[in-house]
Amino acid sequence: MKTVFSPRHHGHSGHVELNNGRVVPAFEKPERAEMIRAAVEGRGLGPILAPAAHGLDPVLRVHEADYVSFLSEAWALWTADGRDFPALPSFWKAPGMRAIEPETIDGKLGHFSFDAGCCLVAGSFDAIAASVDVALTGVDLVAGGEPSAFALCRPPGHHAHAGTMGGYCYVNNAAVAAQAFRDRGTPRVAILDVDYHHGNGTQSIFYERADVLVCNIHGHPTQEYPYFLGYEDETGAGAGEGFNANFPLRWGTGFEAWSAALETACRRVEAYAPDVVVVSLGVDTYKEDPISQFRLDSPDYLKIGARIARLRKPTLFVMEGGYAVEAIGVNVANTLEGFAG
Ligand code: SP5
Ligand code: ZN
Repeated sequence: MKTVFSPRHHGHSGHVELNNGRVVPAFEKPERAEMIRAAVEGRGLGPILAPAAHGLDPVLRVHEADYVSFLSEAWALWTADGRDFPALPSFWKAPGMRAIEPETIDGKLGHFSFDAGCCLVAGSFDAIAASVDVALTGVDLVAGGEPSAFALCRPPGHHAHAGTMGGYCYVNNAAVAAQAFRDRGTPRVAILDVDYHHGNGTQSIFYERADVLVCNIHGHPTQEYPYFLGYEDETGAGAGEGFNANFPLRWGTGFEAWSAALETACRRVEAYAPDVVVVSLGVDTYKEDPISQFRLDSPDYLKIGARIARLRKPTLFVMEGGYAVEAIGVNVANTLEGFAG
């Protein structure tokens, strides 16, 4: 399997997040992507390619134009006020407040985010643009006839809504990839999100559409981030009714219960008969993950890859979360190796 990777992810570094009520170095750090790249290389899983530039048009098929403009100019506006440290939102609108984009950067940061998990530094936008180019180059490979490809995206994407960043995610790489497949004439796309956290952004983007099935296995929203989406009764709306499926699982879930949910999700995908599958691949389901509460072990990822392979569909893996840096490479490589068989 070919992997697509860009070193431009390094631009997004030295950033912080709000965790446990404190501003701390972000768990979503550059070492993550480097550990994965090294494992893909070390295990001989196939060539590693640089992404091709696709411009912002494919991003604008999924994201709102004012939001993309904000992402591109946020650092310049923040530093124009004399600040040379990372930009982190800390004000948000509650229901009942006005959704008008403020003129000042502090207001814009809140307007276009839903948590304090999305920091912006000097090189963030370049890394964000490279990350979505990685996903789109993966689409090129699979649409061009490769049976599968791995888009080693960083920063991740599945928490990002059409006009909102959150949870380390700015541009929803998997959603942009799914839309790119549609725009190249692929009739039916399924997104299978196995990251520990619910892919609220991906769900929201395709919620009223029947041409993209979204299946999510994740920590239960009564216990886990993102808390306000990801319940089982969210099944889609309008034309999309029946084309969203959530499999929330309680803290402490091990591989037996997790893989039963994967089996059910895979059967949903099979029943949909997609032309292509996009896997939002997070390995924060791992037992040692520092911010997560499932108990999967490294060998389990071989079985996950093997089950996804049994869907027998062209498959694009898009990297999402996973914060146990020492094990992230092994867990991702195991998934890809299990898929390859
Ligand atoms: C892409 C992705 O995996 N994003 C995850 C964002 C999670 N952000 C909030 C995590 C809250 C975890 N609180 C755990 C406290 C640990 N002591
Ligand atoms: Zn996650």
